[in-house]
Amino acid sequence: MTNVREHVYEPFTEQSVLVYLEKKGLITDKEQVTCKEVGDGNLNYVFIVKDLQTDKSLVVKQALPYAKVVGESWPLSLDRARIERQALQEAAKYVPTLVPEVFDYDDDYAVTVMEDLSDHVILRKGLLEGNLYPHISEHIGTYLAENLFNASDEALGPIEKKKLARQFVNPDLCDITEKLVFTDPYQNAESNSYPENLQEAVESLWQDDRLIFEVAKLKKQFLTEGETLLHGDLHTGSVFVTEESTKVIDPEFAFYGPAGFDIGAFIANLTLNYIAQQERADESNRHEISDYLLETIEQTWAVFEKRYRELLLEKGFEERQRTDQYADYVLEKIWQDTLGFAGCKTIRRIIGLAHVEDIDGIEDETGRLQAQQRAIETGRSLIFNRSVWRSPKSLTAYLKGLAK
Ligand code: SR1
Ligand code: MG
Repeated sequence: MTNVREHVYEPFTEQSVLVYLEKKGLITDKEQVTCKEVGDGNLNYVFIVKDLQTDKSLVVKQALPYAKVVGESWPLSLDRARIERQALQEAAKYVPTLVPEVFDYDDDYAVTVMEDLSDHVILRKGLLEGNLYPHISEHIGTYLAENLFNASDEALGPIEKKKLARQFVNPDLCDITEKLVFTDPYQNAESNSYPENLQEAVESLWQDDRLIFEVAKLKKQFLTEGETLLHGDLHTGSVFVTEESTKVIDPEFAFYGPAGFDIGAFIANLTLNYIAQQERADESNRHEISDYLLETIEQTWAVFEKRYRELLLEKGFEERQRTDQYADYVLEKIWQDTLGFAGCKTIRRIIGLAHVEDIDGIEDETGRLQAQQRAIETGRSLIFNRSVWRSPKSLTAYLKGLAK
C-alpha cells in the first residue's frame, strides 16, 4: 500500500472540470450549470462555472505544466497554483475585501476554486476605455502597505518570517521574471519581441554600459533581497475593478523579494498607460485621464507610505525600531527600489516577451513608435534617477513633460 498519488494531474476541459466539481460537492448537478474557459493570460486555464438555477457562479483556475504563451517548450512547476492560493489566503488575513475569496483548492490538480469577479473589469481594459476608478489609489496603496509590511521581518520577527518565506520559494516563476524583466531586454535574446523600426532605440539601450550596470544591480536585488512576500506580477492586468471595488488577482509569481518590486510594477503600468494615452486616437478625455493617472501614481505611493509607517510604528516587532527615523530609512529604500524596478518593468513591456495592450493597441504606427521610444526613455530615466527623484512628484513632473 502506498500514500503516493501517482499522476493525478490532468488539464481540465470544459466538461471534465464539471465532473471534478461534482465529485468535490462544489456543484450538485453538472447538467444544471454552464462552463466556459475564459483564460486570456499567459499561463493558466480559467473556467467560469455558472449554476443556471441559482445564477451563482465560481471560477476554477488551473495551472498548466508549461507557459501557455510560449508552449510546452517552457515547462513550469504546478506548485505555483499552491503558491498563488496561499498568497491569496495570506492577503485575505489583512485585506479580505481586496482579494478574491478562495472557496476550495486541490494541489494535486493545481486548482483553486474562487469567487467569480465577472462583474468587475480588468483595470488595464477599463483605463484603455477611458474609465476612471476613484478608489484605486486608496485600495492599491492599502493592499501594498498591508501585505508588504505584514510579511516582513519588521512585522513577524526573524523566525516567523523565515517560516513563512520558505513556503514561497518559487524558482520557475522567478526565473521568468529574471529572464524577461532583467536579462533578455538588455541583449540580443531570442525571446525579445519588438518592431523593426525600434531597432535603433533598442541597440542604443544595449550599448548603454551605464544602464546595463544599473539593471545588473537591480537584478541582484531581485535575486537576493528577501524583504517581504510580494505579489510578484502586480501590473494593471492583475487588478479587477468596478467603480467601488478593487480585487488584486493572480499572485502566482509570489515570493520573498524586495518590497519596491510590487509598487514599481504598478507604477510602471500606470506610466505605460499614461504614455499610450498621449497617442490614442480618441482625444476626448485625454487630459482628464492623464491627470487622473498622475494623481493615481502620487496617491498610491502616499497611501502606501502613510499606512506602512503607521503599521511599523504601531506593530513593529522590535520596540526600538518603532521610530519615524527607522520608518524614513525603510521607506526611502522602498521608494528608490520602486523607481528602479518601475524602470525595468517599463522597458521589458516594449522590448521583451509579453507586451501590453496599452502600447501595442495604438493603431497609428507613428504614434505607436513614439510611445515605444518614450517608454524606453522613461524606463531609463526611472532607473538612472532612482536616487535623485525623492518623491512621486518628480516622476509625474517628468511624465507631464511628455504630454500632448
Ligand atoms: C511567460 S509569462 C510572461 C509574462 O506574463 C506574466 O503576466 C508575467 O508578467 C510574465 O513575465
Ligand atoms: Mg498573471
